[in-house]
Amino acid sequence: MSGTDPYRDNDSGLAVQEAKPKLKRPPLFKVILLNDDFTPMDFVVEILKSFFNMNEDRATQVMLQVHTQGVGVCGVYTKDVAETKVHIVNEYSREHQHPLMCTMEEA
Ligand code: TYC
Repeated sequence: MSGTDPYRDNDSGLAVQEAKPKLKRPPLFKVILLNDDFTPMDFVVEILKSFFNMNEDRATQVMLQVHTQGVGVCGVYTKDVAETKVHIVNEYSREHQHPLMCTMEEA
C-alpha cells in the first residue's frame, strides 16, 4: 500500500482534532394555565389530573396557585409534547364550554 492511505498515520506532523459531537439538548417549554373568573375549580383539578398526571393534592395546589397568582406551570416538555398538551386542554375546555386558557413558553 502507498504512503497516502488516509487511515494510516503517515507522520506528517499535523495535529488532527476530532470533530465535536453536534448533538444539542432540545429546547424545553413550560405548559402554563391562566386564571379566569368562570372555569370551575373542580374542572381545572380534573384537567391537571387527567392530562398532567398529577394526584389530587398536587392538582389542587397548582389550581390554587393559578387562582391566586394568575398563572401556574403544569409541566415542562419538548416542543411537540407541549404543543399537543396545550391543544388538547384548550379543545377539552371548549367542548365543556369553559374559557380556561392553556399556553406555553420556552423554559
Ligand atoms: N378562578 C376560577 C374560579 O374562581 C378557578 C380557576 C383556577 C380558573 C385556575 C382557571 O386556570 C384556572 N372558579
